[in-house]
Amino acid sequence: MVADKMLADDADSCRQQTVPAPSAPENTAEQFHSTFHSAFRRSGVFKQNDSSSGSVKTRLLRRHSGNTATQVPQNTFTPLCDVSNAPLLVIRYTIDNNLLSLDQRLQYEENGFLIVRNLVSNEDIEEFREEFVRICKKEVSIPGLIIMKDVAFAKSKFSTDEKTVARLQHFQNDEKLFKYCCLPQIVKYVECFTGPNILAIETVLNNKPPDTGLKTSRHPMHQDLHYSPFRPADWSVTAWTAMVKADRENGCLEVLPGTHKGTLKKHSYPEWEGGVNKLFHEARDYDQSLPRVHLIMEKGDTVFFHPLLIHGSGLNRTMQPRQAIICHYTSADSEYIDVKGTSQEPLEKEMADIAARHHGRNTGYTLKSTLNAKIRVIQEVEIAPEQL
Ligand SMILES: O=C(O)CCC(=O)C(=O)O
Repeated sequence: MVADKMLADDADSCRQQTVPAPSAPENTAEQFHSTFHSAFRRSGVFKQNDSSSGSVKTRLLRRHSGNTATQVPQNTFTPLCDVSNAPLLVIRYTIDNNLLSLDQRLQYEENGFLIVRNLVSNEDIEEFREEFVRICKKEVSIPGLIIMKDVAFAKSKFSTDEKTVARLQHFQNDEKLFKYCCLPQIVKYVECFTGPNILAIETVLNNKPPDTGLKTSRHPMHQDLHYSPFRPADWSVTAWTAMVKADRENGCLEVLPGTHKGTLKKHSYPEWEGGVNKLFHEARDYDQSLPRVHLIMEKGDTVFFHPLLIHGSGLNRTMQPRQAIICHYTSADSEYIDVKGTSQEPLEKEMADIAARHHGRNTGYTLKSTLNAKIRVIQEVEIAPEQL
């Protein structure tokens, strides 16, 4: 009975089975561990104590490889034992900048996400919360900020009470909230995925409100790349920090490990009886039997994940909002694509319609056209000519 209820409360309602959620994929990491060391031994480039030059070279290899995986090059280095049959490790999603441990890199490579515990202080989180409340109370007005109410309250006259707001989006002009995107301890992890030139491309504070019984507080399973024109996908990453403890009771994040290795799926609105929040699209045609991991996180814990990772979140069955602050980053070396003719075109059309309704006229909206207003540079690093 309890299991059935949990199932119905998950990010989607069509899943046939529930899967126990290991928080740390120990076995996978161990398996890769030995392969990784074999690869080190086969390579003169990736010496463990040579992380600075390794970092530059990895980056260059990655940048010049047309987004194909970065293969550890072979050379004449003599291995200590016979490794001729050992598989060659392919490092594709992480950059060696001397921060991530071997296990952390392998977790991200294999699963598409990495949790770092206790990364953001209580003090910072309380400042974000206070600013959120000020915004809800209309004590401050931030240019470009969108306040989205949960669909269950959309027509309610309690306009932006803290418990009716589902989401703040585009807080790039709110210095108090934007501080999150610039926190050095966040940015140094982001750099492991984007490289040193970093842009903040989208900012969100999710305030999953207590569910009214309509199950609208769920966030359907989706890929963040669906909302982004930046490519290659591997150079983008999302940082998601819990502002309160997030667990299955209040609708923590749910992820399908390994799905970052797939492609961008078509997305559309899920068919939920009680209604779906605006622009909460669901990925179509993914393998429903894939194991699902519920990310139980304490306040201040942060998860970094790949934009192709399929994820969502469940129902909030508590009486308090489940809050998280989020920034999507990409490399300044990324390119943006015209989404016309791609699976993202219907999304762009929907956003153009929303913009037209909001402004009372056609604004010529495209995913690209809003970039100038939303994007902020977080970090830019010159590579000295002698390092090239
Ligand atoms: O915070 C959540 O519940 C889900 C967040 C998410 O997936 C998103 O904003 O894209």
